[in-house]
Amino acid sequence: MFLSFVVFAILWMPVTVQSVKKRSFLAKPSWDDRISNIEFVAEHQAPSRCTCAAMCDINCGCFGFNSLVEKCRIHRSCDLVNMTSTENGWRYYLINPPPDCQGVMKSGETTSGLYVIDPLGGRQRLVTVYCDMEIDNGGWTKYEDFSIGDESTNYTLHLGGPNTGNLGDSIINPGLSDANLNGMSFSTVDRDNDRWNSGNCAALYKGGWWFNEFHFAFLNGPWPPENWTIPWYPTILSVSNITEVRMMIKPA
Ligand SMILES: [Ca+2]
Repeated sequence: MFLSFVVFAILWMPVTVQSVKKRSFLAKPSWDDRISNIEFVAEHQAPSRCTCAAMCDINCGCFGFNSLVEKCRIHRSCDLVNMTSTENGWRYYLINPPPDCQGVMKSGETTSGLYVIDPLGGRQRLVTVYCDMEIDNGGWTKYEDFSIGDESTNYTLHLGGPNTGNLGDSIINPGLSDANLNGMSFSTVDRDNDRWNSGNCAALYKGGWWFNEFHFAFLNGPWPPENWTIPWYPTILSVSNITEVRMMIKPA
């Protein structure tokens, strides 16, 4: 997985997850006057196609709008091949989600929230993710050239480039070489891949992470956080007022 950069963020303010935002839709004129053979889950009166689209929520995979009778049919899914039933006036629309949050932003969305994306394309696997459009509350640090090795490397962390933000760098140049996490393998409670010869940092600190012999950054501590040690030294010394941490990636 090679990506442009990663943002490590620690938030102090509670974040309210909002409802899923609107998605884009792909019209299928070749299906005109045909209806889905898969039964619809709801039918509403709708004065316009846009009203109908707004009714297509997270559980909606496609919808049909009939401009003649101003009706809207919501389907969980539609069989693309077998649109054999006919009924005048219907046009069907397939959800056409962007591949990532950057695509969501390019589609005109400007507020943070949950969005449906299609990372593999072709609607193979739709996922709902939180897209941050602001990064304004809390603290954050951005690293360039983020990548993670494959399983054979124990998911080695690679970060590069100058960091920006207001949290400072606690990963690449933490001021103690044994706490440099760049190039470290990922350790878990049952997989000791750290450089501490006498024990397993993931077991001691109660969370999977890219540990060296020591760490000055650790965003995956136990919750509630009484036993969470050194989340982001020296900027964040106390875990008691942390409400959330995030790692966010953005493609080139
Ligand atoms: Ca060890």
